[in-house]
Amino acid sequence: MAIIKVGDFGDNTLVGVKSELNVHYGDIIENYGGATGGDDNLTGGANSTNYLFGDASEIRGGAGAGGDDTLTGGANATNILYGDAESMVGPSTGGNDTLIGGKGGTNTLYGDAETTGGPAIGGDDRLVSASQTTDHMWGDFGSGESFNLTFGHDAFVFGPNNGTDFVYDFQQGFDIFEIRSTPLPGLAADVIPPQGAQ
Ligand SMILES: [Ca+2]
Ligand SMILES: [Ca+2]
Ligand SMILES: [Ca+2]
Ligand SMILES: [Ca+2]
Repeated sequence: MAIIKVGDFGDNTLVGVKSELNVHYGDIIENYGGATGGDDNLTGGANSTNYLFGDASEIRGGAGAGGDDTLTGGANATNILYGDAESMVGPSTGGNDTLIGGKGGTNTLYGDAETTGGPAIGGDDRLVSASQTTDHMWGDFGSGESFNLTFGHDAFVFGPNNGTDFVYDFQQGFDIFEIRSTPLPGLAADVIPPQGAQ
């Protein structure tokens, strides 16, 4: 049984329960009214499956906009993080979100939405890879089948031993890779292994 938590259009903090199926919506399940979401803090539970929606499952039309949210996956969990929504149907605008993978499981991070329709606008998101963990990362939208999309300026952040990570929509001139390494090895090149390598 899923533990479903839904915030409101203010700023909310939602925390997942461990060893559960957590489904959290920062603002509302479906935003069809053109409202702007709050700035929420969502955290998944450990040893869980966590679906974290920074704003809603769907933001549809009416100039609806996502807030600037912080989503953190649970440890040793299957984390699916949507900075704004699973689906954004235009006109709608994604917020500037921070998505942080949880260590030890699998993370799927969408800075804005998994699917889109119409003139959706991506926000400027920050996606942080978890160490020793597989991360699948989209800065804006998982599907590119839509038209009139506007992409955000996203940052993909990696530390040492970041595991096997996949970045699906890196856009030169828009997005950046940020390499974090302590202690400084002097070379960033040994921080990111090739795709598919440990
Ligand atoms: Ca909220
Ligand atoms: Ca958001
Ligand atoms: Ca976003
Ligand atoms: Ca984005």
